[in-house]
Amino acid sequence: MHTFFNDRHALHHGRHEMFRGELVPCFEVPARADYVLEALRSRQLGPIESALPEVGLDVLARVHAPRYLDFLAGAWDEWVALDPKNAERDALPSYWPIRTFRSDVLPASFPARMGLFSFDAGSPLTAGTWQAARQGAACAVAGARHLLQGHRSAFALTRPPGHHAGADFFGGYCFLNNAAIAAQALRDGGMDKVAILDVDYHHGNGTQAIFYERADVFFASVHGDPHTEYPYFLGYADERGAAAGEGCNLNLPLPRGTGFDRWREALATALQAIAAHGAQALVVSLGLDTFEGDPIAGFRLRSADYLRVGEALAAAGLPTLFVFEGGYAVAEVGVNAANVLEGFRQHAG
Ligand code: Q9C
Ligand code: ZN
Repeated sequence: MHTFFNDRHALHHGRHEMFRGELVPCFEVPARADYVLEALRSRQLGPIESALPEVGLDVLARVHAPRYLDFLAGAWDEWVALDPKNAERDALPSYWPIRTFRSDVLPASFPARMGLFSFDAGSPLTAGTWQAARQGAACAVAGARHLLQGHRSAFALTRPPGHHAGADFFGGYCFLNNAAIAAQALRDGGMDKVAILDVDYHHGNGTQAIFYERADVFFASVHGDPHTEYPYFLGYADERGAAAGEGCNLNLPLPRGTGFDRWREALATALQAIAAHGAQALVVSLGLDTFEGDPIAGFRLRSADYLRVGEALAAAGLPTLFVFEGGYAVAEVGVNAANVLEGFRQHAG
């Protein structure tokens, strides 16, 4: 399998996230991608390419709002302009336009725009966030183009992750929605129907929202029940899509503590729905935070289970792009990701 690697990922390196009233060290760290890269190399899972064609803003704007992209592109400079000492601190939002506030007016205040374009205080924006995220989108698009050329599979190895980012907001460590950008690139490259399967522990609220009213991109997700799990405010089973997208969204929330037997049944349900939709290609939002050792999640998958996950995904028989998302058990995330890809390769025929 071909891997497309974002070799600028470490330009995004948050120091702290707000957690229960305290600034705590970030879970989403550059070492995550380095461990995956190392595992791919040592297990010889195929060529790794990091010379990726740049993607224009027009490609990002197929998914993201122009005013959000403008904001992200200039955010770090605006943050430092507030106070030169900010160069040593991450930017985090503190004010949000929740119900009854206006979101149509673009405030001149940078802290106000930080809140307008975000939904949590756990996603630090740093000096290199925009560059890293842009290269991440290029990485996802390179993977999509690989499938459009007729290849069976590809892996977009990038961070920061993407599936929590919506058309015009960041959150959950995500800034640009790599999986959504890739799915859109597949559509624009001539595939009529695409499916996104999100197996990250956390519901992919951003991806769901982007495609919620569309029938051309089916979204299915297996994740921790939002009654108790982040992102809390989306990901319930009764969210089935709207307007033209009615019936094109499938959420399979599972309780904290769920192990592989029950999880793989939900995966099979998701894959059946994807087959019924008639998708021509599959984008997998590959979060590995379903692992039993993950520090911020609650499922109990073991390393060997990920071989079976790859096998089940291969059995779907679709051209498949894997896009790296969460997974915070840093020392094990490489083995777990490589296991998915190896299970896929062994059964992809
Ligand atoms: N201090 C992804 O997996 N915070 N994002 C949870 C931990 C948010 C996860 C609390 C978790 C976001 C891509
Ligand atoms: Zn996650």
